[in-house]
Amino acid sequence: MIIKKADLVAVAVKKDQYPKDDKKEIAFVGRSNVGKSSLLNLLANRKNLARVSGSPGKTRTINFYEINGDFRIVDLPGYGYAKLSKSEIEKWGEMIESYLQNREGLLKVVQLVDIRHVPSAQDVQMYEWLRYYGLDGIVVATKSDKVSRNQMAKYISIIKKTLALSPEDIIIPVSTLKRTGHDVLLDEIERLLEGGQ
Ligand SMILES: Nc1nc2c(ncn2[C@@H]2O[C@H](COP(=O)(O)OP(=O)(O)OP(=O)(O)O)[C@@H](O)[C@H]2O)c(=O)[nH]1
Ligand SMILES: [Mg+2]
Repeated sequence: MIIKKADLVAVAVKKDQYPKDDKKEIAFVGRSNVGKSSLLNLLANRKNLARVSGSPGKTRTINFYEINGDFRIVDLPGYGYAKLSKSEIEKWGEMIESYLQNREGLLKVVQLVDIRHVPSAQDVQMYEWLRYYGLDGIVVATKSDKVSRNQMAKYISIIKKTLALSPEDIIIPVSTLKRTGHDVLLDEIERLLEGGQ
């Protein structure tokens, strides 16, 4: 698949702000600063479609991007952002849960983890949660340019083990810097949209 058109069609903090049609959706989740917005820009081949920042906590809303007029990629606000107050963390939790729990068109949630780090307790919890709801199955290991080719397999296996991935789950190393791996993810998304599991 080639993304020819990508538009921000909704920015939401609550349900009545979500798009109302029944287009299918693929969401991106992961800790703040992991590279969700950068990945979206790479997939869409657009520099500034989603805002990217060196400081965590850039995306604070649920952002819906319509792709090729056909489906949506949903950029969720990142978790694990240390500077948030307790009430902001609670708000985040409610916002994410209300989206993930009852979104009819949601096909899959791609979980992003930084290739260099052992997934955090929150990453593990999130993946368990996705598994429970049947939304698991695709993990993207971001910033793959930060590890050498030789070390790649080692880092990938740590992620697999920590998130307790099953053999059918796929893990895709991606670098937005080197522009690699996104084509594999796009193929997966295409497969899902065509009705694959
Ligand atoms: N080296 C390298 N840096 C990356 C890569 N992807 C993202 N970054 C950098 O990581 C930082 C965070 O990227 P974002 O895309 O804003 O992360 P995010 O997950 O959307 O963060 P929040 O919106 O806070 O949840 C930015 O400085 C990016 O330039 C990558 O593949 N390689
Ligand atoms: Mg972001």
